[in-house]
Amino acid sequence: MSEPTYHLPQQRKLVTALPGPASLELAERRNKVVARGASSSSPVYITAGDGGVLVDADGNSLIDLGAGIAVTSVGASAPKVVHNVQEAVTRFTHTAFGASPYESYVEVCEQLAELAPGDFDKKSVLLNSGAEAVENAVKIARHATGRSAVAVAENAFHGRTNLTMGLTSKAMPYKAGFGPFAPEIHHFPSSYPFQEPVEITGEQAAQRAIGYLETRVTAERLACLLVEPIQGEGGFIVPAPGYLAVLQSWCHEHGIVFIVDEIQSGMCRSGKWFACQYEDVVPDIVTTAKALGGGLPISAVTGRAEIMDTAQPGGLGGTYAGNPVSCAAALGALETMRDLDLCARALAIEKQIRARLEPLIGSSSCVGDVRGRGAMMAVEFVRPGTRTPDASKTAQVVEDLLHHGVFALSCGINGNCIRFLPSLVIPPELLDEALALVVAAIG
Ligand code: PLZ
Repeated sequence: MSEPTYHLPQQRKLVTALPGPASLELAERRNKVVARGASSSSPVYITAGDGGVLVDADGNSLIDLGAGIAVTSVGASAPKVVHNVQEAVTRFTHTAFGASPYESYVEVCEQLAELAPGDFDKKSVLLNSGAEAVENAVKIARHATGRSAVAVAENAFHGRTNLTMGLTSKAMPYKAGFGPFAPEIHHFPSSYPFQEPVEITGEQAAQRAIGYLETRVTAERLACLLVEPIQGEGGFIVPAPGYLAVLQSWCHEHGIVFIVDEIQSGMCRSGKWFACQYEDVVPDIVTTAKALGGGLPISAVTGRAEIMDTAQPGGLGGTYAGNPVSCAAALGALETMRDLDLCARALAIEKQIRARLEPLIGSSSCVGDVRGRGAMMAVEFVRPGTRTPDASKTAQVVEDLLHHGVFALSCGINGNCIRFLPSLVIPPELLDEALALVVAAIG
């Protein structure tokens, strides 16, 4: 196993208050021309990123616990990604795979067929974004089954396009004012162990979901059932053990395509290539994006060959889908994941985070829960002594961290979780420094 190399010093170093004068000046320019809806959670403008750090326009070096929302797992300028992109871009930037094909697209699909769970023939289609992958997974499931209804879990996040907004639960900011949404979407009650009023098993949670769908939709009308193996934006919710397996076998029994969205959890993030492998479930279709491209936009729908091939030639694609520069980046990212054994690194990060944060859980503490898998960990903040979500405490900790040079993201259906999803190549000492500041900020 090789060790990561870095071109930026892996350090937290503040030379101004945050945001500094250069960031403030950029904010002023932005406010005149960038739409208000396209807001940023941090006011700090970035000029470079590598390993576990982001450098801002004022020369501050921040510890990055967000990895561009789980994208830069290999780092924001991983040597193999940079090399492959530079090499690809000097040959050709684009042809449109649907017009003139090229090898790198085929190679990404070969690797996905090899990596995705399931001992059967797999095929893929490449796209640009996570939302586009989810849309295409649903398209394919509908085509393969001739059915139209889609079942999706409560608290899910699947994207911001019209179909995927409809699949997403949280109204603010994702859906409010943007409807109407696509028909035939059914949100079933999912598994959220920490917020379950009475403790139930994964099997019971799955039976509750199945009962809901049988009553309101019926299995025969469902084209697919779509789940995140760990709900991401919803709050890094790990479902109770057994939940996914029961849903999968119900789908198989009724000819419903079982789609697992691994856009955030996949590609070593959870400590395995795919988070669903913890539960031994095998998706009929799996969606990937984010870390797959090492920072460049690319996504994929990978599934059983016979399901994927039901769509007619020309039925899937898009002008930029599977762009050659993004494919080259993906090949560099996949190679890096293998060479640096990023699954093992993700598990080491989990250990480090648990060791620091689990001791904060307590009956009189604002830390209600510490959960997740691998380098996909979150803290859920509550009013001490209750399970009532505390979004303002969450926002305050994120803000405090930023002022100390640590960039962290919140999440959660109630906005009361902080997620820790650093690059998998963050040096352990740097992560430890950040975690000490997290503990201090929680106070
Ligand atoms: N499915 C499971 O996590 C994207 C959203 C950030 P796109 N999550 C980050 C934001 O503010 O929009 C996501 C995901 C899962 C699908 C998506 C959508 O992926 O690449 O953002 O379209």
